[in-house]
Amino acid sequence: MNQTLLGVLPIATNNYVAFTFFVGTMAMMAASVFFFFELNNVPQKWRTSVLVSGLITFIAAVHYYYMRGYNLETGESPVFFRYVDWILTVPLMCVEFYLITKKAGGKAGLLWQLIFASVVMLVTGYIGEAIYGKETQSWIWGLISGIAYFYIVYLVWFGEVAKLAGNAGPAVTKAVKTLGWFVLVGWAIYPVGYIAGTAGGLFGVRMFEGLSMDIVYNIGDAINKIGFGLVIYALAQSDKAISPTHA
Ligand SMILES: *C/C=C(C)/C=C/C=C(C)/C=C/C1=C(C)CCCC1(C)C
Repeated sequence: MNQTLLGVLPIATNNYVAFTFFVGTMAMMAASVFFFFELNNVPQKWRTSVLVSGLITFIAAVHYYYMRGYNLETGESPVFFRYVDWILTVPLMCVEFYLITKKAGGKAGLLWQLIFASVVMLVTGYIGEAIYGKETQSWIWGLISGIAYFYIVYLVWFGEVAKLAGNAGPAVTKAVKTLGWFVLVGWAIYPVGYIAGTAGGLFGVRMFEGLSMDIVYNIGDAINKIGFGLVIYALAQSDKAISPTHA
């Protein structure tokens, strides 16, 4: 039996999965402190956006703390905590798109479209992992999830989000472009983890075997949650340079 220190199980030096959970917890905590403390240092009109950035990394920090413990104690993938984290944080990322484009006329209907697509993406992903993860049918759930994912990509790159961002001034246009790359490339990390970690693979063809699903997801989360927040923070700061009066 492992000795515990303050309820924290030791991490074996070759346990890379647990290591990335541990580093993920610290990174998400540090990012949250940063976003919260910087709230007073950004123009008023961007404060809610930076606050949401901090909420995203804070929710992740708490879930990473639990996922690390769960994984250390059971040796298994913390599927449930993972998806609870995502079902809270991905809609908050949709809120970020809404808050940014709101100033150019973004409506709540757009927010609900983004949230609906992300819920479909995550619920089908959860079914594919938690119920069919060890069966070849898992690819079907991954496919439905992928369609919802591409709908989000469409909205951000060519749909309503892109159109509104184009009318919202150069700083917002640039930020939404960068966030669009996060959604297109950064979020595409997740299906790689899903294909590696479930039996169904890509359309039933097993791929990326040997890759740890959790390591892939943990890298994806670090890039997407912290990076996404930093793009919002940079947008807020660039606006300050233009309007030093904190308009
Ligand atoms: C902070 C967490 C984020 C940004 C999580 C994003 C998750 C995804 C984009 C997941 C997508 C999936 C697919 C597109 C297909 C396979 C199943 C998922 C849920 C892993």
